[in-house]
Amino acid sequence: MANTPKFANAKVFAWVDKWNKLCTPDKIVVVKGTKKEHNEICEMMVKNGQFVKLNQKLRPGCYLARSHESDVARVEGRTFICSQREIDAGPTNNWKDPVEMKAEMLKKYKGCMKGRTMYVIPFAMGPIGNPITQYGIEVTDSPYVVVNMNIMTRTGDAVIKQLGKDGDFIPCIHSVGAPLKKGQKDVTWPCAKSIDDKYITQFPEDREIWSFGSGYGGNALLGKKCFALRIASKMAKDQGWMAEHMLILTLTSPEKKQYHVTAAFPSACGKTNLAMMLPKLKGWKLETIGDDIAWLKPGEDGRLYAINPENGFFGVAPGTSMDSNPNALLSCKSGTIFTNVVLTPDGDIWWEDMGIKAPAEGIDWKGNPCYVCADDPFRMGPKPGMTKAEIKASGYVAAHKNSRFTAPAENCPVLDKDGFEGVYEGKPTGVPVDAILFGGRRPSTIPLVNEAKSWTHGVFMGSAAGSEVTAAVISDQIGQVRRDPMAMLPFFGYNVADYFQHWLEMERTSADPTKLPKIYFVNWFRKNAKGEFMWPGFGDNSRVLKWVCDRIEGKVGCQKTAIGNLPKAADIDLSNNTGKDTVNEKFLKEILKVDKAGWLKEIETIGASYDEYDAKASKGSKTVSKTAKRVPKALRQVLADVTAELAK
Ligand code: OXD
Ligand code: MN
Repeated sequence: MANTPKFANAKVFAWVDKWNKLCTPDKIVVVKGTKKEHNEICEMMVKNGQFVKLNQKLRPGCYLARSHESDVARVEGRTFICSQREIDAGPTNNWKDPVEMKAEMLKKYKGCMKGRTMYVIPFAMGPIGNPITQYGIEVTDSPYVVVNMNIMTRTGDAVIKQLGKDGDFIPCIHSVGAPLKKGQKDVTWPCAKSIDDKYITQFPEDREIWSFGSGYGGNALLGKKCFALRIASKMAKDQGWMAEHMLILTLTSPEKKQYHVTAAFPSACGKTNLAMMLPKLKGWKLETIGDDIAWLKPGEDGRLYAINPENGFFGVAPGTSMDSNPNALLSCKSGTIFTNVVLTPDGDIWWEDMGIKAPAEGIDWKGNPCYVCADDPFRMGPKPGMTKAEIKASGYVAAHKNSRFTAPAENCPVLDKDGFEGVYEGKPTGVPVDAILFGGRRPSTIPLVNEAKSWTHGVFMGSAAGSEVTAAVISDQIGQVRRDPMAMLPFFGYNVADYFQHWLEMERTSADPTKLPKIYFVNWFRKNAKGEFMWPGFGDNSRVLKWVCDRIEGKVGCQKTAIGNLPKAADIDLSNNTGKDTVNEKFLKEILKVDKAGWLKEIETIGASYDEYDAKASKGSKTVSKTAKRVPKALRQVLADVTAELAK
C-alpha cells in the first residue's frame, strides 16, 4: 500500500487516508495543476494506449480518447440522492438509505485501485478566492479524469493553498472500478462493464460524492453535475442562493449597454451554441461567461449575481460546425480532449454535421474503420461505398451522438474575461443577471418566446419546461418529450417541490424583488407539418435576445395572452435577414401565436406532472404533513389561472 501524503489541512488528510486504506492503490499522486504535469499525464496515456495524440501541428496539445461501449453518457438510472429521508430526495430522484448505500459501496471500493495510481485532485468551482466559489477534493484512479478536471475546473496547488489548515471542501471519491492484478495489462477504457455496477451517489446532508464504475463525463468529473448542481443545489437551498443548469452570456447593444442573460435548457439542447452565438443583428456583441452551470447569489440591491463555476466546456461534438458554432470549434483548436469522435488519417478529428467533408477513411468511435459515404461527402459509413440511405437505415454514426470535446474556456474567442473571472465593475461579485430564459426542444405548441407576467409565473414556466430526450443520457426514451423542470430533472439534489418553493422564496426574501431578472420561455425548435424547422435558430436568436432587452428597457409592447406576454411580430427586428438560413415571416407570425388546442393539452400534461410528483410524495411521506413536499399552491394557482384564461 502507498503512504498517505502529508497535507496541512487535517480534513484533506483524513479523506485521502481513508480511501488509500480502503482502495489500496499502488501509488498516490497529488495533482499540482501545472501544464508540465498535465502534458506528462497525457503522454503517459498515449504510451499505454489510452489516448491517441492528435496531429500537433493541426491541434497542439490535443488528444483523443475512446470510451467503452457501456460508458458513453450519464447514467440516470444509477444516480442516487441518498438523503436520510426518502421524502427529501423527492419523486424525481433514485433514493437509497445513506447507511445502506455506504455499506454497499464500501464493499465495491475495497481494493478497487490495486495496480493503479490514486490521484488527489484539489479543485475550485469558480475563480479561486471569489466569495461565491466553493472547493473540492476528488480522489480518483483515472488519469483521464485528472486531465479533464484540469480543463473543466481550476486544479492544484493554488487550491491547497486557498484551503489552508482548515478550509472547507466537498469531498469526492471516484473509481473506475477495475483493479489490476500483478502484471495484468490495462485496457484502453477501464470501467465496470455492467450498468448495475455503476454508482453516481450524492449524500446531500454529509455533502459527499461517491462515484464508482464509470469514467465518462458527468459520472466521473465530479465537480460538474454531482457537485456544481446536485450538492450545490442543496447547499444553495440551505443558504439562500441558487445552483442552476444555465449558461451565462453578456450582450452589448449598439448603444453599448450591457445585459447579462442566463438560460436553462436541457442537456444537448443548444446551451453551448447560444452561449457563444454570433449575432445576426448588426451592432450587437455577445460574449460568453459559461455554457452549462450558473451559481446565482442575491445581492444587497436585490439583483441576482452569477458566476460560472467551471473553467472549460464539455460540449457535444456532433452538430458543432463553423456554421452552427464557430466559437466552439475555435475553442477546440488546442489543449482539448476529444472523446468518441472520428480519427482522420492526418491525425485530426471529425464528426457528423461538422460542416467539413469526411475523409476517405477514418477510425470511428469504436476504433473500427469507417468510410466516406458514396453519395454524401459529409457522412461516413461502416463499409466502403455505402449510400446515405443505407447508412441512415443501419443507424450507424461514426462519432458517438454524445461524443464530446473538453476545451479550455480561455480558448474561446468571445470569452467575457471579467465576467468569467466573476468580476463586475472591478468587484468580485459575479455579474448581475437581467434575464433568465428557460427552453427545450419542442416541435409543437410552445411559441418562439414568451415573457412571464411575474416572478411566480416565471417559476411556473420553468417548472413546466419539457424537451425531447437527447443522447446526453443513456435512455430508451430518446426523442420523446419529457418534463424537465428548469432543465434540472437529472440534477436536483433534493425534493423537486422544495426546489420550486425555493425559487418562489427568492422573490419573497429579495432585498428588492423589482430588481430580480425578468423570466422568458424560448423555443428555437418549432416544426411545421412537413417537419421543417420554422425558425432558423443560431445567430438569428439574437433577434429574440434583442426583443428581451427591448422589453427590459420598456421600449416595446407585447401581446398580453393567457400563457404570457408574446412579442408583436413587428417588434422582432428582421434587419440583415440574409444568408443561408433566413427568417420566414409567415412562420414567424405562426410561432408567435397561442395555439389554443395545443395549450389545452399542454396544461393538462403540466397538471399531470404536478399530480405525479404529489402522488409519489404521498406514498413516501408517512412522517410529514399533507402540505409539505407538495407542488407549491402558488404554482397550482398559476396553472388554474392559465387554464381559466385559455377557456375564455
Ligand atoms: C452535460 C449534460 O454534459 O447536461 O452538460 O449532460
Ligand atoms: Mn449540462
